[in-house]
Amino acid sequence: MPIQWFPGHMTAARKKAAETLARADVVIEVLDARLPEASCNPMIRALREFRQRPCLKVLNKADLADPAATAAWLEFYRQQPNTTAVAISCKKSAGNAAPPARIVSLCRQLAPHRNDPTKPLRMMIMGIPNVGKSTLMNALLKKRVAAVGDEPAVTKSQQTLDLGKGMTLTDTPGLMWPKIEHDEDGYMLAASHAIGVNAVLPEEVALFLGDLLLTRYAPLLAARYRLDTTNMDAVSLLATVGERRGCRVKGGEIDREKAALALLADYRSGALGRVSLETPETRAQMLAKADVTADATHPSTED
Ligand SMILES: Nc1nc2c(ncn2[C@@H]2O[C@H](COP(=O)(O)OP(=O)(O)OP(=O)(O)O)[C@@H](O)[C@H]2O)c(=O)[nH]1
Ligand SMILES: [Mg+2]
Repeated sequence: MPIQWFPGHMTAARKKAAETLARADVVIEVLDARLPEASCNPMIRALREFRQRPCLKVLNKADLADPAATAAWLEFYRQQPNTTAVAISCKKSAGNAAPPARIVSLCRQLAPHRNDPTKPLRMMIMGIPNVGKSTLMNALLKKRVAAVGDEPAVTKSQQTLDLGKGMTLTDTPGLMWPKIEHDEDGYMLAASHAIGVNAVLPEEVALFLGDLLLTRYAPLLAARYRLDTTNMDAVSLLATVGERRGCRVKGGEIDREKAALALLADYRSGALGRVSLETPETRAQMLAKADVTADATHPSTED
């Protein structure tokens, strides 16, 4: 079942974001380093392009992502116009991740016309829910000014604070968009906890994740759950995870929902290891497949 999630408060949050963007110089777009394009909100891109604001793509949670995939994504974004990209971790240092403090100097480079005491830089943090926007705000201000929490839609209203020398930083509520075009994106977002629990069936999401992990990260699964992944599919993986974790209903059957939640929790916390759900290459393959399907559904009428 395709996943869609656009709760009511986000319509008002979008309107407010458009107003603030009119007075901002640079957008700091926080993405989840494990799924950068799936976590890239097309509505934010449209708002930003309408105002022609430069963008710093911040691939946050790099401590949880596959470093090789993150390096490929940085290269991908740095080729986009009016854009630069950096990988960071607000939680712990992680190989190729930059410290959050580098963000301000990168924003300055994107808006050199605001390097003036009379025209100080105004930065606006945007992104989908639960990617670490408020955590980044706290890290940059070096104090706890915004509430954070491991669930989507913690921040409900904007907050603008002074960063010194007249520079300002605005934290905004996480924004989703009305229709997620590709089902895979919905699953990646749900697996990474960007989508409210009411819009998601954990078992379906865990089957998607299990399938992806078996294809790309089988050794991590083997090490975490002490299992042999040869000939294993996502259904049998979930059953084995349930067995290893003692997830059973009365009567001794495996509790599939609990097993699904256990796998999702291990991915989300990094207990499985550093996993990326997409790379520029897998993304291109997914889009090409979607194009072929669309062509088959709506064949061209031209000869
Ligand atoms: N592992 C890891 N976790 C992080 C990182 N940054 C933030 N988090 C965690 O991600 C969760 C969400 O962080 P928030 O800062 O509340 O996310 P947000 O984008 O402000 O979310 P909304 O306000 O709901 O839109 C929290 O549990 C943070 O501790 C990071 O770099 N690495
Ligand atoms: Mg927040």
